[in-house]
Amino acid sequence: GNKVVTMALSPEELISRIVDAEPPEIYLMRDMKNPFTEANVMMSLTNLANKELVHMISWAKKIPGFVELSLFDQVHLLECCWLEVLMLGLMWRSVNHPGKLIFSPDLSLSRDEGSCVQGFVEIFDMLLAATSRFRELKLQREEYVCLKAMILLNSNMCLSSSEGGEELQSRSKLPCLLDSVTDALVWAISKTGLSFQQRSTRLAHLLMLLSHIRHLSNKGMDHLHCMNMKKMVPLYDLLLEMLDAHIMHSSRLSHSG
Ligand code: AOE
Repeated sequence: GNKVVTMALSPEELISRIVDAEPPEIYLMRDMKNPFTEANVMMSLTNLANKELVHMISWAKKIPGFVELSLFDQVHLLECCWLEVLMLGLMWRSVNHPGKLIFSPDLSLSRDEGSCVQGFVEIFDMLLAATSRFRELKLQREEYVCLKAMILLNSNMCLSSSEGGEELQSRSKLPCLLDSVTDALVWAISKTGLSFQQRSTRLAHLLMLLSHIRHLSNKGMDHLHCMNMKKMVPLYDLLLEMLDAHIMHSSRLSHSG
Protein backbone atom coordinates (compact mmCIF):
# COMPACT_ATOMS: atom_id res chain seq x y z
CA GLY A 1 0.00 0.00 0.00
CA ASN A 2 0.81 3.60 0.60
CA LYS A 3 3.63 3.05 3.11
CA VAL A 4 5.55 0.98 0.59
CA VAL A 5 5.09 3.69 -2.03
CA THR A 6 6.18 6.75 -0.03
CA MET A 7 8.54 5.33 2.56
CA ALA A 8 10.66 3.83 -0.20
CA LEU A 9 11.22 7.27 -1.77
CA SER A 10 14.23 9.31 -0.71
CA PRO A 11 13.60 13.05 -0.22
CA GLU A 12 15.37 13.62 -3.54
CA GLU A 13 13.13 11.12 -5.35
CA LEU A 14 10.02 12.53 -3.70
CA ILE A 15 10.92 16.06 -4.82
CA SER A 16 11.52 14.94 -8.37
CA ARG A 17 8.09 13.24 -8.38
CA ILE A 18 6.48 16.44 -7.05
CA VAL A 19 8.38 18.56 -9.60
CA ASP A 20 7.14 16.25 -12.39
CA ALA A 21 3.58 16.70 -11.13
CA GLU A 22 3.72 20.48 -11.77
CA PRO A 23 0.79 21.74 -13.87
CA PRO A 24 1.47 23.41 -17.24
CA GLU A 25 1.37 27.17 -17.84
CA ILE A 26 -2.10 28.29 -18.90
CA TYR A 27 -2.56 30.80 -21.71
CA LEU A 28 -5.88 32.64 -21.82
CA MET A 29 -5.73 33.70 -25.48
CA ARG A 30 -7.08 36.93 -24.12
CA ASP A 31 -7.97 39.66 -26.60
CA MET A 32 -5.38 42.33 -25.71
CA LYS A 33 -7.77 44.98 -27.05
CA ASN A 34 -10.24 44.13 -24.26
CA PRO A 35 -10.09 46.98 -21.74
CA PHE A 36 -9.62 46.15 -18.04
CA THR A 37 -13.20 46.52 -16.84
CA GLU A 38 -14.53 44.72 -13.79
CA ALA A 39 -16.59 42.31 -15.92
CA ASN A 40 -13.73 41.57 -18.36
CA VAL A 41 -11.14 41.00 -15.65
CA MET A 42 -13.43 38.77 -13.58
CA MET A 43 -14.41 36.81 -16.68
CA SER A 44 -10.74 36.22 -17.54
CA LEU A 45 -9.81 35.29 -13.94
CA THR A 46 -12.71 32.86 -13.64
CA ASN A 47 -11.85 31.32 -16.99
CA LEU A 48 -8.23 30.94 -15.86
CA ALA A 49 -9.14 29.46 -12.47
CA ASN A 50 -11.49 26.92 -14.04
CA LYS A 51 -8.72 25.68 -16.36
CA GLU A 52 -6.23 25.60 -13.50
CA LEU A 53 -8.59 23.58 -11.30
CA VAL A 54 -8.77 20.82 -13.91
CA HIS A 55 -4.94 20.62 -13.88
CA MET A 56 -4.92 20.83 -10.07
CA ILE A 57 -6.83 17.56 -9.81
CA SER A 58 -4.24 15.80 -12.03
CA TRP A 59 -1.46 17.46 -10.03
CA ALA A 60 -2.84 16.19 -6.70
CA LYS A 61 -3.18 12.65 -8.04
CA LYS A 62 0.54 12.69 -8.90
CA ILE A 63 1.59 13.61 -5.34
CA PRO A 64 2.93 10.26 -4.04
CA GLY A 65 0.42 8.68 -1.64
CA PHE A 66 -2.49 11.01 -2.43
CA VAL A 67 -4.51 8.51 -4.48
CA GLU A 68 -4.03 5.91 -1.70
CA LEU A 69 -6.13 8.13 0.58
CA SER A 70 -9.89 7.49 0.59
CA LEU A 71 -11.85 9.32 -2.11
CA PHE A 72 -13.64 11.17 0.68
CA ASP A 73 -10.33 12.53 2.00
CA GLN A 74 -9.09 13.40 -1.50
CA VAL A 75 -12.20 15.47 -2.21
CA HIS A 76 -12.10 17.15 1.21
CA LEU A 77 -8.44 18.13 0.92
CA LEU A 78 -8.93 19.68 -2.54
CA GLU A 79 -12.11 21.45 -1.46
CA CYS A 80 -10.29 23.09 1.44
CA CYS A 81 -7.12 24.19 -0.32
CA TRP A 82 -7.85 25.01 -3.98
CA LEU A 83 -7.63 28.80 -3.59
CA GLU A 84 -4.48 28.56 -1.44
CA VAL A 85 -2.86 26.38 -4.11
CA LEU A 86 -3.88 28.82 -6.87
CA MET A 87 -2.55 31.75 -4.83
CA LEU A 88 0.83 30.14 -4.10
CA GLY A 89 1.14 29.36 -7.84
CA LEU A 90 0.32 33.00 -8.61
CA MET A 91 3.00 34.18 -6.16
CA TRP A 92 5.58 31.87 -7.76
CA ARG A 93 4.79 33.19 -11.28
CA SER A 94 4.98 36.77 -9.98
CA VAL A 95 8.08 36.47 -7.79
CA ASN A 96 10.42 38.16 -10.30
CA HIS A 97 7.94 40.94 -11.25
CA PRO A 98 7.74 43.38 -8.32
CA GLY A 99 4.42 45.25 -8.13
CA LYS A 100 2.65 42.94 -10.59
CA LEU A 101 0.58 39.78 -10.38
CA ILE A 102 1.23 37.41 -13.28
CA PHE A 103 -2.08 35.52 -13.47
CA SER A 104 -1.03 34.05 -16.82
CA PRO A 105 1.63 34.91 -19.41
CA ASP A 106 -1.03 36.98 -21.19
CA LEU A 107 -2.76 38.43 -18.12
CA SER A 108 -0.58 40.36 -15.71
CA LEU A 109 -2.11 43.09 -13.58
CA SER A 110 -0.52 46.00 -11.76
CA ARG A 111 -2.12 47.22 -8.55
CA ASP A 112 -3.81 50.08 -10.42
CA GLU A 113 -5.24 47.74 -13.05
CA GLY A 114 -6.51 45.49 -10.25
CA SER A 115 -8.42 48.38 -8.68
CA CYS A 116 -11.04 48.14 -11.46
CA VAL A 117 -12.54 45.19 -9.55
CA GLN A 118 -14.40 46.23 -6.40
CA GLY A 119 -12.72 44.95 -3.25
CA PHE A 120 -9.78 43.53 -5.18
CA VAL A 121 -7.08 46.07 -4.10
CA GLU A 122 -7.03 44.85 -0.50
CA ILE A 123 -6.45 41.25 -1.55
CA PHE A 124 -4.11 42.40 -4.33
CA ASP A 125 -1.89 44.18 -1.78
CA MET A 126 -1.77 41.13 0.47
CA LEU A 127 -0.87 38.92 -2.50
CA LEU A 128 1.89 41.38 -3.49
CA ALA A 129 3.22 41.49 0.08
CA ALA A 130 3.46 37.70 0.37
CA THR A 131 5.10 37.59 -3.07
CA SER A 132 7.71 40.17 -1.96
CA ARG A 133 8.44 38.05 1.08
CA PHE A 134 9.14 35.03 -1.16
CA ARG A 135 11.37 37.28 -3.30
CA GLU A 136 13.37 38.41 -0.21
CA LEU A 137 13.75 34.78 0.81
CA LYS A 138 14.86 33.86 -2.76
CA LEU A 139 12.37 30.97 -2.82
CA GLN A 140 13.77 28.01 -4.79
CA ARG A 141 11.65 25.91 -7.17
CA GLU A 142 12.11 22.75 -5.08
CA GLU A 143 11.03 24.56 -1.92
CA TYR A 144 8.02 25.98 -3.76
CA VAL A 145 6.75 22.57 -4.93
CA CYS A 146 7.13 21.14 -1.40
CA LEU A 147 5.18 24.04 0.14
CA LYS A 148 2.37 23.53 -2.37
CA ALA A 149 2.14 19.81 -1.58
CA MET A 150 2.12 20.68 2.14
CA ILE A 151 -0.82 23.06 1.63
CA LEU A 152 -2.76 20.19 0.05
CA LEU A 153 -1.92 17.59 2.69
CA ASN A 154 -2.29 19.99 5.64
CA SER A 155 -5.53 21.63 4.52
CA ASN A 156 -8.03 19.69 6.59
CA MET A 157 -7.80 18.63 10.23
CA CYS A 158 -11.52 17.91 10.50
CA LEU A 159 -12.51 14.45 11.77
CA SER A 160 -15.90 13.21 10.64
CA SER A 161 -17.97 11.34 13.25
CA SER A 162 -19.47 8.97 10.68
CA GLU A 163 -16.20 7.41 9.63
CA GLY A 164 -15.72 3.67 9.48
CA GLY A 165 -12.52 1.62 9.64
CA GLU A 166 -11.52 2.45 6.10
CA GLU A 167 -11.80 6.20 6.75
CA LEU A 168 -9.67 5.97 9.89
CA GLN A 169 -7.08 3.98 7.98
CA SER A 170 -6.94 6.62 5.25
CA ARG A 171 -6.75 9.45 7.78
CA SER A 172 -3.84 7.83 9.59
CA LYS A 173 -1.78 7.93 6.37
CA LEU A 174 -1.99 11.71 6.13
CA PRO A 175 0.50 12.67 8.91
CA CYS A 176 2.87 10.14 7.41
CA LEU A 177 2.63 11.72 3.97
CA LEU A 178 3.04 15.19 5.43
CA ASP A 179 6.19 14.06 7.25
CA SER A 180 7.72 12.75 4.05
CA VAL A 181 7.08 16.09 2.30
CA THR A 182 8.55 17.90 5.34
CA ASP A 183 11.70 15.76 5.02
CA ALA A 184 11.82 16.69 1.33
CA LEU A 185 11.55 20.41 2.17
CA VAL A 186 14.31 20.07 4.79
CA TRP A 187 16.44 18.32 2.16
CA ALA A 188 15.76 21.10 -0.39
CA ILE A 189 16.77 23.74 2.19
CA SER A 190 19.94 21.84 3.05
CA LYS A 191 21.09 22.21 -0.58
CA THR A 192 21.37 25.99 -0.14
CA GLY A 193 24.65 25.72 1.79
CA LEU A 194 23.37 27.47 4.91
CA SER A 195 24.50 26.80 8.48
CA PHE A 196 22.34 24.59 10.72
CA GLN A 197 20.96 27.65 12.49
CA GLN A 198 20.18 29.45 9.21
CA ARG A 199 18.44 26.37 7.79
CA SER A 200 16.11 26.13 10.79
CA THR A 201 15.31 29.81 10.50
CA ARG A 202 14.60 29.45 6.77
CA LEU A 203 12.29 26.50 7.39
CA ALA A 204 10.40 28.58 9.96
CA HIS A 205 10.15 31.57 7.58
CA LEU A 206 8.79 29.42 4.75
CA LEU A 207 6.24 27.65 6.96
CA MET A 208 5.08 30.90 8.56
CA LEU A 209 4.14 32.15 5.09
CA LEU A 210 1.63 29.31 4.83
CA SER A 211 -0.50 30.88 7.56
CA HIS A 212 -0.60 34.12 5.54
CA ILE A 213 -1.66 32.16 2.48
CA ARG A 214 -4.50 30.50 4.42
CA HIS A 215 -5.60 33.95 5.61
CA LEU A 216 -5.46 35.28 2.03
CA SER A 217 -7.49 32.36 0.78
CA ASN A 218 -10.20 33.05 3.38
CA LYS A 219 -10.26 36.72 2.35
CA GLY A 220 -10.38 35.75 -1.34
CA MET A 221 -13.23 33.33 -0.65
CA ASP A 222 -15.23 36.08 1.10
CA HIS A 223 -14.53 38.37 -1.85
CA LEU A 224 -15.65 35.76 -4.38
CA HIS A 225 -18.79 35.14 -2.38
CA CYS A 226 -19.62 38.87 -2.40
CA MET A 227 -19.01 39.17 -6.12
CA ASN A 228 -21.19 36.20 -6.82
CA MET A 229 -24.02 37.86 -4.92
CA LYS A 230 -23.72 40.74 -7.36
CA LYS A 231 -23.94 38.26 -10.25
CA MET A 232 -20.59 39.48 -11.56
CA VAL A 233 -18.80 36.15 -11.70
CA PRO A 234 -19.94 33.83 -14.48
CA LEU A 235 -19.47 30.63 -12.46
CA TYR A 236 -20.41 27.38 -14.10
CA ASP A 237 -23.32 25.72 -12.30
CA LEU A 238 -21.26 22.77 -11.18
CA LEU A 239 -18.46 24.94 -9.84
CA LEU A 240 -20.96 27.16 -8.08
CA GLU A 241 -22.28 24.09 -6.30
CA MET A 242 -18.73 23.21 -5.33
CA LEU A 243 -18.08 26.72 -4.02
CA ASP A 244 -21.24 26.43 -1.90
CA ALA A 245 -19.93 23.12 -0.59
CA HIS A 246 -16.79 24.94 0.53
CA ILE A 247 -18.79 27.55 2.43
CA MET A 248 -20.96 24.83 3.99
CA HIS A 249 -17.89 22.94 5.24
CA SER A 250 -16.18 26.01 6.67
CA SER A 251 -19.33 27.00 8.58
CA ARG A 252 -19.67 23.44 9.82
CA LEU A 253 -16.06 23.62 11.01
CA SER A 254 -16.58 26.93 12.81
CA HIS A 255 -19.72 25.60 14.55
CA SER A 256 -18.01 22.43 15.75
CA GLY A 257 -15.35 24.32 17.75
C1 AOE B 1 -5.48 33.37 -7.79
C2 AOE B 1 -4.64 32.57 -8.51
C3 AOE B 1 -4.99 32.14 -9.75
O1 AOE B 1 -4.16 31.36 -10.43
C4 AOE B 1 -6.21 32.51 -10.31
C5 AOE B 1 -7.05 33.33 -9.59
C6 AOE B 1 -8.33 33.76 -10.23
C7 AOE B 1 -9.39 34.32 -9.28
C8 AOE B 1 -8.72 35.27 -8.27
C9 AOE B 1 -7.65 34.56 -7.45
C10 AOE B 1 -6.69 33.77 -8.31
C11 AOE B 1 -6.94 35.57 -6.52
C12 AOE B 1 -7.94 36.23 -5.56
C13 AOE B 1 -9.07 36.85 -6.33
C14 AOE B 1 -9.71 35.88 -7.29
C15 AOE B 1 -10.88 36.71 -7.85
C16 AOE B 1 -11.34 37.58 -6.67
C17 AOE B 1 -10.31 37.33 -5.55
C18 AOE B 1 -8.51 38.07 -7.02
O2 AOE B 1 -10.10 38.42 -4.77
C19 AOE B 1 -10.21 33.24 -8.67
C20 AOE B 1 -11.37 32.89 -9.56
C21 AOE B 1 -12.09 31.77 -8.93
C22 AOE B 1 -13.21 31.26 -9.76
C23 AOE B 1 -14.09 30.40 -8.91
C24 AOE B 1 -14.13 29.00 -9.34
C25 AOE B 1 -14.92 28.18 -8.36
C26 AOE B 1 -14.15 26.96 -8.02
C27 AOE B 1 -14.80 26.06 -6.99
C28 AOE B 1 -13.83 24.90 -6.75
C29 AOE B 1 -14.29 23.92 -5.73
O3 AOE B 1 -14.97 24.24 -4.81
N1 AOE B 1 -13.90 22.64 -5.87
C30 AOE B 1 -14.35 21.69 -4.92
C31 AOE B 1 -13.05 22.19 -6.92
C32 AOE B 1 -11.72 21.81 -6.44
C33 AOE B 1 -10.93 21.32 -7.60
C34 AOE B 1 -9.51 21.17 -7.30
